[in-house]
Amino acid sequence: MHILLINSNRYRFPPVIPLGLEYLAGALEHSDHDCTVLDLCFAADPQKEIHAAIMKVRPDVAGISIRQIDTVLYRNNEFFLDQIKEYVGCCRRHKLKVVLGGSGFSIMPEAVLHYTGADWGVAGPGEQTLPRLLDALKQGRPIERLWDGFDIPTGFSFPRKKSVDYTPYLEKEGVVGFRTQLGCTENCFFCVEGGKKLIFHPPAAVGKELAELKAVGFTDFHLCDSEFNQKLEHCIAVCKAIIRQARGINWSLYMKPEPFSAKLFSLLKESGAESLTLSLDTLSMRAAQHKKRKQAARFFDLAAREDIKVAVDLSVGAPGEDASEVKAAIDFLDEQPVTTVGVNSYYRVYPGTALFDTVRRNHAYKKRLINFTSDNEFVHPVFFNLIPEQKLAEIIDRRSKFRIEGLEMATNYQRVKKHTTPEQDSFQY
Ligand code: B12
Ligand code: SF4
Repeated sequence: MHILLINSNRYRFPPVIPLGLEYLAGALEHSDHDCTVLDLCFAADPQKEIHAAIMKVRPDVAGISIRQIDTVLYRNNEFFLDQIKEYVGCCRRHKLKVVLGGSGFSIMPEAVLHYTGADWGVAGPGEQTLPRLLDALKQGRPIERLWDGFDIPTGFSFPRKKSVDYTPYLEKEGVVGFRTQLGCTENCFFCVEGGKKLIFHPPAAVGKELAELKAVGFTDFHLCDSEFNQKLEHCIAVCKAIIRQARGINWSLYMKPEPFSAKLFSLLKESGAESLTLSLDTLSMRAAQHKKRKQAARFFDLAAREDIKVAVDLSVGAPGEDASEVKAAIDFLDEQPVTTVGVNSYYRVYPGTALFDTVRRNHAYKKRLINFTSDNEFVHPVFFNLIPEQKLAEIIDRRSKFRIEGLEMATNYQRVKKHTTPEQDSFQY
């Protein structure tokens, strides 16, 4: 079977290379099927390009990658599913069946299938499952509507197949992504990425992938794991593989508050890690305030010793919290060697999270929901907010390290590189 794989992500702040499709293209090369990748990121007329690609390639089926449902920002939120529904319609007009996948799709697969009217979906990684779905299609077997992609063993790895032109991405401050593992074993109360089993790529395969990209001139990378420090042994083995096989690259990564060690930070530095984003929320910092803060301070200290820049994504205003706790967390971070802190007080509410259950159980919290209607399936973003933006601005009190998320279109790796202060930016609190 020949599948037309479509990158539907046209959000460009900054543009993101469709890494998932490159891994899928790599996996399909090792199957009885093949693919053509159509990148709509910079397309002037996406529907015209879909039409042209179908006419040229004559695929048996179309696959659309949905990287995100929306931007998760309360301010200036962009919702992507209407656009994607049109792409599904475009394929349909050519009598093509459509399979969906991607990180955004996997958050609410049933609801997204329903919303877009596509035929089938793969929730989670598609490397093993998409070829199986295509096998079934080829053999004319009945096909389930929703497939579970997580049914893959640790250690699986297919070499990625470079399938799109990186040049326009890099020109607009995009960076090349890479993955070392899937899943996250934490269960943060608001997050859709938690509670998923860990599936590790072999560190040597990660090193090889980066070495090959380095050999053709790519030197700046961003990690595409949920958080890097899931298991110290894996992190250390990956850093060593990068040092051995791809020394000289620069990379940025996401980390969670634990586990970490002095050795990890030293190896991160040696492997070229320039900056990291630490995800923090005031609720989990409260759990054992003194211990958690001491631990976070040690984390910041070790990163500073290695001259790895730290950005913090700080989520504040969990159910039950008050403004004094937010102020305490911000005052604490103000004293730490942290380059920039993005503060977010609007939680996107997703079914299946603890936040969703808490809000549903408690009438007082329902009043704190924004954009909620009784028939809303949470596909259109609903936000939970306890701390009004004005209050947050008062707490921040123009301290230049802090930014209110959503007022500026930039990611942490861009912020850390430029290291701008709010006064230098065009926006004002
Ligand atoms: C790394 C990352 C970033 C990095 C990307 C760096 C880079 N150069 O690649 C940066 C920091 C730039 C970033 C930015 C943003 N991100 Co981001 N990001 C992630 C993260 C952690 C990993 C995404 C990734 O690349 N994974 C690795 C690849 C290999 O996996 P994949 O794309 O999922 O593909 C696999 C499967 O999904 C499947 N698959 C994919 N496509 C298809 C298609 C078919 C047909 C099939 C069958 C299967 C399939 O198979 C693939 C191979 O295994 C995810 C969370 C997560 N754990 O997924 C959030 C996530 C996708 N990001 C998110 C958001 C909101 C954003 C921003 C909008 C934030 C903002 N407001 O600015 C921007 C958008 C930027 C843009 N232009 O699109 C949200 C989306 C939430 C939502 N409601 O949809 C997520 C889910 C995080 C979260 N929990 O909120 N992000
Ligand atoms: S916020 Fe980070 S650590 Fe927490 S569940 Fe999500 S990905 Fe895991």
